[in-house]
Amino acid sequence: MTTTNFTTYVSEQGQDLANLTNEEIYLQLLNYVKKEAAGKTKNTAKRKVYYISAEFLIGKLLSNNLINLGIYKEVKESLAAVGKSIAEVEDVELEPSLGNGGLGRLASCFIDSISSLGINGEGVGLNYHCGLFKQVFRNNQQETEPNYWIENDSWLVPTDISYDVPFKDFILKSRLDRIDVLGYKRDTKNYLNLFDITGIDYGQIQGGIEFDKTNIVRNLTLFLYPDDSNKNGELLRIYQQYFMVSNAAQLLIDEAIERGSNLHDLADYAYVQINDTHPSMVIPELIRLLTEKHGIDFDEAVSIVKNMVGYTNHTILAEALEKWPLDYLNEVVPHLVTIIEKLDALVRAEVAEPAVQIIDEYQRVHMAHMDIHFSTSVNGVAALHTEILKNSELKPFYDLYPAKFNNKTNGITFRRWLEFANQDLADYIKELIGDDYLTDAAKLEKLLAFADDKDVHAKLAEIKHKNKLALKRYLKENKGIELDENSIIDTQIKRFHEYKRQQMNALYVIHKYLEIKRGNLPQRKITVIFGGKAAPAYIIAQDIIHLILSLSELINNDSEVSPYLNVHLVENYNVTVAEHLIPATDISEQISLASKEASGTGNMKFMLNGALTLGTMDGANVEIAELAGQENIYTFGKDSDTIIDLYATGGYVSRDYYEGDQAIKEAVDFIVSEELLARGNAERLGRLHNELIVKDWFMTLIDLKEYIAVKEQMLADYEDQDAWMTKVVKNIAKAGFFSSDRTIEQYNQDIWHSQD
Ligand code: 26Q
Repeated sequence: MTTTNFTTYVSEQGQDLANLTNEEIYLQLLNYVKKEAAGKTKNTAKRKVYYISAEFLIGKLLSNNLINLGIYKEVKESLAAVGKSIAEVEDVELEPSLGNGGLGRLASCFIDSISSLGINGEGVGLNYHCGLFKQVFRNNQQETEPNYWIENDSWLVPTDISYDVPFKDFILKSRLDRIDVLGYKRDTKNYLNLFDITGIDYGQIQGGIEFDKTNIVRNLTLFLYPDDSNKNGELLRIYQQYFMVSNAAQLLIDEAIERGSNLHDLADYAYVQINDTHPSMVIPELIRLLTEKHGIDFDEAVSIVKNMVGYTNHTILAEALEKWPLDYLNEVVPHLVTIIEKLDALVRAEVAEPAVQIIDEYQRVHMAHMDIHFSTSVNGVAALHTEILKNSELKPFYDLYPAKFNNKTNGITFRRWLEFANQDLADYIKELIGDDYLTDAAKLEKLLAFADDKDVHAKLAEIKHKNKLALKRYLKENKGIELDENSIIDTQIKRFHEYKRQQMNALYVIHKYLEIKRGNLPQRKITVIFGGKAAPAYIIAQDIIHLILSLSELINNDSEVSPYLNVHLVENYNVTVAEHLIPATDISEQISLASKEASGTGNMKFMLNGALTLGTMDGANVEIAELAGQENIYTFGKDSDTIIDLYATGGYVSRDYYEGDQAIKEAVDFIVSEELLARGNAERLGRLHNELIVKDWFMTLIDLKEYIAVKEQMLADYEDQDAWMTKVVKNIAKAGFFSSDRTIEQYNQDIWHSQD
């Protein structure tokens, strides 16, 4: 697959591997991989897919690229032969955190799969100079620092491609950097296109992650910033979005012309997948370019564009659906407003129903509505989520366009999340069933033959233990955490959000702490691990972080309790941290309020890595339960119909749960106990305590009792290791469905139709 091997390459550079530092080896590998990638040809199918996304949470790239080149083992061994460790070389790379969470990570798994399947498709996004903020804990609270990742030598490959992007008051010139996206053991490649401005000025950073959000020509790509709530932040977001899609549209049109399109047939040459509404302005921008620059008349431009766009919805939280005030758009891109108004008029001429209009009575532009009217496909990201879109959230649209709606259950790339992250498990699976599961994940089902095999159980337990030891080393060296490798590891890693209910897990921890204090000791020590960041403007999420950090300090330092229970919140959770935590975990916490988590993808990573799910019937958990079998996962809580109904009727009153159950009241009140107030901040803890009793919008207390009971059952079941491992094997065997290769094959078959 490769032209020269790495050791030869190093000696050709006049270097001796044995004498190089880890930093030098990293640079050699970087350049070697880039050289190999440069030798690959591009995929060529006539219709090219443009996966436009404001986020690509790519994670570190070195090892993933080595795996996809098929030389990871070889390189690892040649380093070991001269006393070097590949893990230490991997440490040198800075992680590009160009995404907030699930949506950005999904986009990264997707471009890996697109390349691995040889599809002609590329990612298009922005080259943020600072990724998602770096999280540091001080006084048991989250603080934020800039997160630089671009160094002199990086994976970015500069190009001389540049476009003019017109805004109301100025024109911004773009530049394009690319990252090669190598498919798994293929001779072809695609690109991740990351557009940037030329005038980025780091001097704009005013301390922490503060910067002057009005200085667009210096700042546009300075930060990926999390959800924001002030006007300047929102305007910057619009500048970023338009800059991204105008570049994408110009690139797409140029490339189509170069490949022979006369633009009337543009839809035969290109398809745009819109990752949530962040890139929605690509629709009016393509229409603008086709009409104003290329002389196609408006009606034809509309019909061309609506045949080459698909929209993926990732959320049903109303507050996350983008609705931009027309005034804001007029301040930034007045030339698009004209087109959006024409599209709105086209819709009004066809349908009277107010719920489906693009511009509402408050003069706000509903980006999702524009997408749905002017596209060929609307998809949700898990079966349950798509049903909720069809039957409630987007029902008026489903009634209009039933054929556009379809489901594409999310997936993950097994190359990163098994082959790389859990090398011992991957090797063992190969020993048992061969390695064809890496390109055909359904082959994992061959593992079912070993579900009751005690030798297999023992080996899986040994691998899990080894992974716990590796995690222990990682957490000690990098995060100042002492992990007990002999404890059962229970992990909840994801963005902090009330609907994801980290606070419910924290209430379990309190309950367990109080039980231990009363002398009810668990059979085995439990380590509860959290990881995640909270949007800086999201006060309650910060309060939940504060509660967990304060609990962690209390519990880990209490000599009566810490032999039985530990709690850790890992600082600065990111892809790299996930790669260490997931293979070492026994219990996967997927406890969102039913109907709120569109899919989840962490749930799939844990399943594949031999953890058992403790979850609600939400998002893709429903499909995990169906595939693995209800008896092989642990579910609890009210179902989505019940919850949707409770929202409709206002039927949930948290105080009734609080007052109606002594154990719930005791756990909730402990948030403002003397013990915690001695370590925490009274304002934060008081606010959270009050919130849970008087509002609790995401219904923490409704499922708490059942959650505690099912978790206890799970801990008891863990003691029968053979029965536990039978479930583990069945979960891994059924995880094949969650390969992003399967997801992408479905996108291509049902939506993109890109074929050689
Ligand atoms: C919107 C407006 C202004 C600023 C920021 C945003 C913004 C940014 C990021 C809105 C949403 C996001 C991210 C959403 C996200 O990650 N959603 C997750 O997508 C996953 C992949 O489909 C699903 O598995 C998760 O269930 C879903 O929560």
